[in-house]
Amino acid sequence: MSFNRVLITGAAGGLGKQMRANAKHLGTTLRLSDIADLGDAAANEELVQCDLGDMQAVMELTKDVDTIVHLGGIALENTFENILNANIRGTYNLYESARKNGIKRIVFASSNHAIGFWESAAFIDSNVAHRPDTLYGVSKAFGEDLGRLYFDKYGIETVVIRIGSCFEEPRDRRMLSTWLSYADFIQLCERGLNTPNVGYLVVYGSSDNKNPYWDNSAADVLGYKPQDSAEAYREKVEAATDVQDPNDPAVKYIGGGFVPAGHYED
Ligand code: NAI
Ligand code: 15L
Repeated sequence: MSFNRVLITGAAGGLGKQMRANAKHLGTTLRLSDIADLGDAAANEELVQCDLGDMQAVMELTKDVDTIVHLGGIALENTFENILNANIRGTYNLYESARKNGIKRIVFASSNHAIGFWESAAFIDSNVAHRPDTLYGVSKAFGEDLGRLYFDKYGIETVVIRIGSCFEEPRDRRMLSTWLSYADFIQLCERGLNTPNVGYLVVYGSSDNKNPYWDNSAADVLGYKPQDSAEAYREKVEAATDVQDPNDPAVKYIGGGFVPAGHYED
């Protein structure tokens, strides 16, 4: 399916740039938005620079849009005020304006940090309770629950992608389990937009890694078939990094270094 107009928030970020370059076919027009500068518009692009925390701006941003990939916000731990504005108020503004503007589906980039305090050995699925490891993780748990509310109450569908680690290559030993390639990320977003009748669905965003931290069978509904695996990088990563202590909280828990990190504002 190709939509008339697809809104991508966070389009100036790492993953947004990947979508902008490799997912033009998703819609006749891509409306790309970020608080940061987006450069010049290509032929099928509309660029909107705005703060997701500004309700009036987000209401305008979502007019005449068919569907949304929501990547925008703070992507790491930060001050409570910054997280409150970009991730909590920002995600609320997006869902509420989607409701008012009649948008029926949102693909939401959540994070493993919403469940980061689960032990990696627990091999959780996507139905477990939230166990955030940071205020950033709390904001993603909030976004996931908001999607649940807006489906149950208003019928707006959401595909939550709880992304592991989406970078060009796995950067450390943990990412041998959590890595999501850019191509697999785009496949997940595309299937998240196009699969009919998803309702409210939570899947993990990871490639076909050998030792995953989670059971991603929920993604079967989307027909997701990851093409990449972190295994291809194992030798390189292991040669560049030390063997880990399995009792180190940064190893024991899914959220890695986010788990033992102290309060951001201390
Ligand atoms: P990023 O930090 O590169 O991109 C996020 C974008 O959101 C930035 O361009 C930033 O300017 C924009 N933004 C921040 N505050 C904003 C505001 N108030 N209003 C409008 N735009 C604002 O992050 P990345 O890696 O591209 O991640 C995209 C999404 O995926 C984020 O929501 C992140 O939490 C999530 N995610 C990413 C993972 C990864 O490994 N890359 C892992 C888990 C989740
Ligand atoms: C995330 O949520 C972050 O956005 C990303 O920068 C990585 O830290 C990733 O999680 C991860 O857990 O590796």
